[in-house]
Amino acid sequence: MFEGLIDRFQLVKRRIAGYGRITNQELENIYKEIRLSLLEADVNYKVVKDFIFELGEKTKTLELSKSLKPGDLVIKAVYEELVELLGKSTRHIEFKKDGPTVLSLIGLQGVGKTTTAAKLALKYRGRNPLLVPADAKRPAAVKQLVLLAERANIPTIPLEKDSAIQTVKKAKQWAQDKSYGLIIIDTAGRLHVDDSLVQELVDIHHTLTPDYRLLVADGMSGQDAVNQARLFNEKVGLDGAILTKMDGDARGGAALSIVRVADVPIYFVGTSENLEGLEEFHPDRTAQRILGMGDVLSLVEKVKTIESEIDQEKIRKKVLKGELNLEDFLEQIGAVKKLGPLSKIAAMMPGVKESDVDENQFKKMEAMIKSMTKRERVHPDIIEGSRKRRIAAGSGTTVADVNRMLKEFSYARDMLKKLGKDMPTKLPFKI
Ligand SMILES: Nc1nc2c(ncn2[C@@H]2O[C@H](COP(=O)(O)OP(=O)(O)OP(=O)(O)O)[C@@H](O)[C@H]2O)c(=O)[nH]1
Ligand SMILES: [Mg+2]
Repeated sequence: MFEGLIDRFQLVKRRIAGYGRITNQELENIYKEIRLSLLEADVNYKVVKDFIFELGEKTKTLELSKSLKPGDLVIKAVYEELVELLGKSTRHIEFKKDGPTVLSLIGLQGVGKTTTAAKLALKYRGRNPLLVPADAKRPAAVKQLVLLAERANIPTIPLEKDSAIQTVKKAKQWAQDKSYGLIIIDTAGRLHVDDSLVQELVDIHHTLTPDYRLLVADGMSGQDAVNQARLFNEKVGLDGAILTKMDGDARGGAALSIVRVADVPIYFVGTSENLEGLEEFHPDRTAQRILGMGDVLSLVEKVKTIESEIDQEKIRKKVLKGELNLEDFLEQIGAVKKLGPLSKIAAMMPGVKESDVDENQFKKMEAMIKSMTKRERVHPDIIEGSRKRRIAAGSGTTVADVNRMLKEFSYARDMLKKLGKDMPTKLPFKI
């Protein structure tokens, strides 16, 4: 996600950092590069134009002082403008206290509505959700939702009289009898936003008024997603958007344009086919990521979810003291693996791309550590020649592999110690 943009912004940043002072001409050049980077990421041209204009206005008002590097100020201004463009602040679904909160998922064919419905139900499992298949056109559509729901152990309402409206009506009755805190309506997709689709949605919403009408749009489709959002907003009304398939090679154009052009905030992004692959959308973290500072905060939050499994405080202290050993490392690898593919997790770190990370490398590492004795893991310094040969033989690797792993481990330990001191940073700029 955003990889092209991240690369381009890295270059811009490096250039800016080189300036002791910035002349107007240089500033113009910077704007030109930012403009090109955004256009290449498929951001709407008008949005780009406004962005550069606002940036220009903002930098004009910047007060320079002896302690401030002009480059830092410009980057900070870019960061702030990006956050603004992405919708300023994180949106949360506000749940009603008296009765169920109703979400209606709207969107064209194949964008990911059904998958997202199940993902949302799983995410808010604690609210006692009910899934409502409102797609009577394709029998397979209901089956798909039921299958996904079964996997997540979430109740679905059966299709009523082969009619979306009747089913939604039934859901409304169910909601009165049973204590559902959340109702998610999975509507039918079409190839285009046509009159019959609009009418069906209007009727459904008339039957059971949604608290949130959420557009589901394919993040990979760039400006198409943005145009759909605008159309749906005009015809049906939208309260927010969910961009799916952001794990693919989405350049980011949809995320960076949709808020401005279609006037809808982004609530979530879909980041995998799996039901766990739904994340809240954070404009600030996304901007940090685009600017190449890594999604450190998201990572921290993800790690929090496994807090109970590993003694974080113990690890943190060890990290800070540079005392992390291979035993801890093994524990961490095990716990982190539960979060998803390691390449994905590592790609959230500053400067690391998903394609940089070799999953096999981690597996090899794990095999080597498992071939060590506990004492060796705790005191890697004692691992000399014969021990290395034994570990290599035990893990199906070579002594060179063991050497490399030990070197990388001590490097990682030192880096973590350094990083640990700097974290948590709210805004990673010095101003
Ligand atoms: N990689 C990835 N795939 C996704 C994501 N969300 C959905 N998909 C896939 O996209 C395809 C279409 O998803 P559906 O949920 O069936 O889409 P839909 O909007 O309900 O489709 P219709 O009901 O036919 O209109 C499926 O193969 C999903 O697995 C995502 O965030 N990432
Ligand atoms: Mg569907």
